[in-house]
Amino acid sequence: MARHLITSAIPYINGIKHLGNLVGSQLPADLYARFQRGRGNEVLFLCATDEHGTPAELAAARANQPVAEFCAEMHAVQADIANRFSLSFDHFGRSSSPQNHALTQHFAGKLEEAGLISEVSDKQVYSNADGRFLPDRYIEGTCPNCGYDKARGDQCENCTKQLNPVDLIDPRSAISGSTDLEVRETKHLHLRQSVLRDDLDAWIDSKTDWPVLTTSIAKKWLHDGDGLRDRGITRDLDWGIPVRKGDQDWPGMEGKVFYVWFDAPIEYIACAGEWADATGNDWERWWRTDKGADDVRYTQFMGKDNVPFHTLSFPATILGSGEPWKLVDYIKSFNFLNYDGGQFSTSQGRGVFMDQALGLLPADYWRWWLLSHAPESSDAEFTWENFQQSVNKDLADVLGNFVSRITKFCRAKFGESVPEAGEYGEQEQALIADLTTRIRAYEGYMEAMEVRKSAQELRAIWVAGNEYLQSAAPWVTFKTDPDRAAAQVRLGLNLIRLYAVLSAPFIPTASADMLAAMQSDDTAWPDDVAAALSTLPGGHEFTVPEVLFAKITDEQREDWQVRFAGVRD
Ligand code: B3M
Ligand code: ZN
Repeated sequence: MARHLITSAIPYINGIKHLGNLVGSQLPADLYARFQRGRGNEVLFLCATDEHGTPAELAAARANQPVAEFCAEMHAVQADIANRFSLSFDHFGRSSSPQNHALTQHFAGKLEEAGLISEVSDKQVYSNADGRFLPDRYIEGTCPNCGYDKARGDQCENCTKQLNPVDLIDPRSAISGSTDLEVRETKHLHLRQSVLRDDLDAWIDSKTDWPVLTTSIAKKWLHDGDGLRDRGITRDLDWGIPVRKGDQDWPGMEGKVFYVWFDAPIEYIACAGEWADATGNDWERWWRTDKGADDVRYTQFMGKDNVPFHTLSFPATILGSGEPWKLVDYIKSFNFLNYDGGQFSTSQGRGVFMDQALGLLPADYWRWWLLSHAPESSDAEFTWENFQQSVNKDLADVLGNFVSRITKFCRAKFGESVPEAGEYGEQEQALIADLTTRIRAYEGYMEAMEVRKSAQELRAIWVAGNEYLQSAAPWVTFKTDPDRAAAQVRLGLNLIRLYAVLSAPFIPTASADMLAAMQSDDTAWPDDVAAALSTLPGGHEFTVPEVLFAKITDEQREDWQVRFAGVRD
């Protein structure tokens, strides 16, 4: 049995995520985790909320709440939505956990012992009106690159250029709007990533099987970007993990906290600790190569904007510590999903957000569309027409219709138990051979995390069943050869169970409904397709399920199109 550690990029606490965020990390990670569990492997699947930094402080201020209270509430909201989207995390942690505080301070101490931390006097913008420094998003102004007048201190949302607050033209405080600002000196810790550059370069070079999207971004930052400049890992903020080396004070760093991108990836490890503390499990066998984690395969999922932090910064923390922590084995990254001719935008409320989506339709509808259109080789686009078409054709016409036809026909002619008579013949053997080829291909794509190809293959597997049913036509054979029809129907009912097992990573709720209708809890992976199609024996009782997938009407589509054309209020 293989062991899989799987993490999704941890979403910021500052609001509910949109469908573009979901398809870039949590959802494909869930697909892979469910697949690996389905194949009988041991899986630890972790995610958390990313609770520090200026996004959290600013969102709490907007909500008029103390930041700790805001984070606790938003964590519960995000956990509930994740649960309703059937995201099967073994633990959904919090980067503000005591475990992450301790571990982040531990790593800083180890990096300092290794000579990888320098204390640097930085220039930072100070607001006299607010009586504080204005790091990252606390400052706004005009982008020196494109002239956009609402650029943030850390990045211009318009042209995506990474910025430094002191670069902004006509800067103002995002808290008070005050322009009474000055540049002051303040001391910060820098991680000397440049020292580790050759090690990181060699490590990335060894990852010949990684997606080009992942390695090309890493290489760009290593060679012509500024990603491997030494980088500040502390901030003048109140909310965050206090700067300490292990459990010792750090003289001169009083009142400062670690930068959110320093502690957020460490939460992947701390989250395993939270899980272990909550369940009595051992987390070190997942994370420490000296404690059994050397046979763990660790896969990370994320959008392309997060790749530099996972290919360079976090590995620099791990390698630099000199301790036997597990390094990631595979990074699956995604391009962006656009929304109906533009971008999804959290700050502008454009697009469909996870809570809104669940208010329209159950999770499986969204999961299927998002995964079958995952932005893998390029950016992808959500349109309501495409969503309607894909749901109606793939889920309602192909899968749903198959299930409904075979169960209803059986009930009408043989009653609500699997018919016993007849044998599988040539036509059934041909189907089994075809399905065997297809299922092996599906497994290959799923192992390789080729999300779109997996969806296409799964759909082809559903289509094969429909085509079989169409040409076997038990409603015709029944008139002349009822035993033959009985065997055909038996095969069809067994196919429903097989489809439930194969489809569970994509559409877990519908799969569970199909299994329940077949009154089976046999979820064994079909290594032998012929055997899998004889699982439900003659005489086994079943029920006709409710409609699995309802079609989206044109009226619904038009209504949603209008409702979501503007911004979220
Ligand atoms: N919270 C950015 C994001 O949600 C960031 C990811 C952290 S992964 C350690 O896209
Ligand atoms: Zn710009």
